[in-house]
Amino acid sequence: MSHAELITRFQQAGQGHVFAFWADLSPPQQHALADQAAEIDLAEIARLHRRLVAEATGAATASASELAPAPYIALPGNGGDAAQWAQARTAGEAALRAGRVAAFTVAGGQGTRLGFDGPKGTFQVTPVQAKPLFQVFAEKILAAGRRYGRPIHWFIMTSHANHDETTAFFAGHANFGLSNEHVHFFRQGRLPAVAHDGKIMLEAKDAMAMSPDGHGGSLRALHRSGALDVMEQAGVDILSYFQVDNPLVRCIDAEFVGHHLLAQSEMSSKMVPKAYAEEKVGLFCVQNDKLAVVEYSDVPMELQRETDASGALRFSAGSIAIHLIDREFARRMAAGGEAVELPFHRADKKIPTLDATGNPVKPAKINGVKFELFVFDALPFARNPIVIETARADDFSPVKNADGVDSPETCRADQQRQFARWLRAAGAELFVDAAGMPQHALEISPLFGYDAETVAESWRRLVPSPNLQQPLYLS
Ligand code: UD2
Repeated sequence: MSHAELITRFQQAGQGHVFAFWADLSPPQQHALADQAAEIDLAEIARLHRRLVAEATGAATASASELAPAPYIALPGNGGDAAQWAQARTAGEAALRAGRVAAFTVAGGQGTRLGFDGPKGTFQVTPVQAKPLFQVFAEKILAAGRRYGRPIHWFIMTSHANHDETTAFFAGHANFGLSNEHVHFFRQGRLPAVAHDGKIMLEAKDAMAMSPDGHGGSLRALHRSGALDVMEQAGVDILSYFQVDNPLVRCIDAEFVGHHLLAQSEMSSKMVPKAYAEEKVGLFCVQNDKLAVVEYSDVPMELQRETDASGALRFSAGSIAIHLIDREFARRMAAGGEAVELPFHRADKKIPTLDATGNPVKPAKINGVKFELFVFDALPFARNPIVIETARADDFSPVKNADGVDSPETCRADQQRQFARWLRAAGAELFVDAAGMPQHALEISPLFGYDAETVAESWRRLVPSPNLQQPLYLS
């Protein structure tokens, strides 16, 4: 399409202002803006603005009568069936030995809350070695591949904003030991932000204010990028999905895979019991007879505070954003169509933009809307989705804020408590305080061990035992 045709299309859609400064731009700048414009589905933007902004009726709080707590498979220690967990482990290990599972990290977010400038996966997170998040995952994946005798593929979703920096980071670190053949990057889609009147916002004279289309954009992007075909050729049919901000995650979890397979589920999730009623995590619910995650802000607070006869929260199943997704389910969701369409969500933001004369504006209050897809919205479309319980201390300690809850400090402490638990379970004479913290800084490389069992195996082989009365890194 020629530039003139593109400009006419935008004018006809009431978005001609995107080219307001066209005459001021150099030819390369004009090309850049035209390339961006060609990416945009103007009808989709108009539809999203109409549905989510113009005709929106306020907060989409679900009514108490349409929500019930979701059932989940409890841990053996919490009333679950130990035989079922053992069977799941056997099934999951067989799938891993057959090379059927790949790791999948969504790393396209902007990470603004942490205040870290760079792809979040490059953030240095471990307590002794200050390894970046990406290295922690890489070593867990490498170690699991060695354990099951099959190298594990790793798919990483980036955004336009961080793709080049992310791939350069991996190249600069030789993929942290993984072979090129097993590490795959692809970019997620993006959408322009709009003002409340539906006008696409400009970030500069030659650029719209574009933002990634949410982690739910991963299903489309897996398909569009050809990643699903790469998986198919490699014999992978299950994706182990996790977020870039959580170094505690079991990237590859045989028991989870086994439960997923035994239930013939197309998408499965992990839950942790909520720590307190107001905790800000999505909640697994049954809504209109389907399993769904409902964001905490959409569940009435009186429902979140409700307790059962034993005093436990009735709606306790918090989502920690860990899922298993069948390859062919992702393909079906990506194909879209009325029957399987993920809904967009609206996020009101302060978006740096330009005024009518082209001067930059740093807004003091909310001035626009971004649109995002959420991956958990695929659950209601999946065949037999299941939820399993996991121990928070073994799977979840995200780095989200610069300080306070879910910060680098809380995460480093949670990692050290986990390393200490593993070593003590292996028989090491390590002293910890009442909160489980070791006296000296402690870090265990996933290549030494990545769960109680693998750490115990390596620990038994260590002769002589290392001195535990000083900071320690086991690798
Ligand atoms: C998410 C969940 C929340 C809880 C929590 C656990 C939503 C809406 N909420 O909250 O219920 O499970 O995680 O930690 O999901 N990302 C992309 N592309 C995007 C946007 C995000 O790849 O366009 C990635 C991002 O890099 C990160 C993850 O998705 O790995 C989570 O993103 P977030 O920070 O927006 O999610 P959060 O913390 O609000």
